[in-house]
Amino acid sequence: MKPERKPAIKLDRESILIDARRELAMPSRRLFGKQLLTLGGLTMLTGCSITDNDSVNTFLTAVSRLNDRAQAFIFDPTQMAPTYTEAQITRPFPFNAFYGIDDVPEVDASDYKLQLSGLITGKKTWMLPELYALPHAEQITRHICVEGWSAIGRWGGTPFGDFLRRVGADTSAKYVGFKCADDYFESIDMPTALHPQTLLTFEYDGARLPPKYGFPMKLRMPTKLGYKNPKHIVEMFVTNTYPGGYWVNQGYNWFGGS
Ligand SMILES: Nc1nc2c(c(=O)[nH]1)N[C@H]1C(S)=C(S)[C@@H](COP(=O)(O)O)O[C@H]1N2
Ligand SMILES: [Mo]
Repeated sequence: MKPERKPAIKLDRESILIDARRELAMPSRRLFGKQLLTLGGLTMLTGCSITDNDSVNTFLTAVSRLNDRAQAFIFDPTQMAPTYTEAQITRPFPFNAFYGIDDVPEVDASDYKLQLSGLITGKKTWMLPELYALPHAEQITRHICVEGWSAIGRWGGTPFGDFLRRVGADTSAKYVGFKCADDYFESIDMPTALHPQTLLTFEYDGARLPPKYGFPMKLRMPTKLGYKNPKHIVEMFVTNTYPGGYWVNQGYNWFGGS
């Protein structure tokens, strides 16, 4: 009797390796060195084996999470992102979203309430006037989008770490997650949430944040790529369960450092 032929699995190891290396940002190279150069090293680091197409996807996700851990390890909470002068502001500042500018959500200021949930003791909802009354900070920083553009903008708001402490967030938890009025969602690591340049912003260039830039509020993190900065935030939660994000769930790296 002839042995049944197994379906031939042909994996292009070179292109898998190219994809895996693309997942890894520079800091991880410093950490993992030569092991990143080979598939063998990477499968070892991730604890994955590559046998079929499904396992390739699992493997690439594991490489991306390895990258998250490397970036988190290297993230220096005292290192400041560059700031710029008024004259360097990009005018007009670009709009970007997963839809066109005509579909920007219209959030009604009068009945807006920010919801807080998860590992937060002060779960009151916040109305906009209360948020506007919080201590004020400004920044002129560069926003870098993975789509290949960057722009310098000026945002005003309140230091996010102080806000988290004020509402009784468990700052030893791993993640802060965000839900947005347009079905976008994101989550960030706690050290970045507490970084002094991370601002909960209500203003763009000295005026109320317009709808296109995220009214009523955008979380601005000059230490992270554009897609990590949620606009139109309606809910925040603190959790130890990995929440993912809109683009992250479609393959972008979660840590998303800039
Ligand atoms: N709610 C929401 N936030 C979002 C997005 C989005 O589509 N919806 N897009 C992200 C991406 S990819 C970028 S580059 C920036 C763009 O912000 P801007 O319109 O102020 O330039 O918003 C980020 N935050
Ligand atoms: Mo972006």
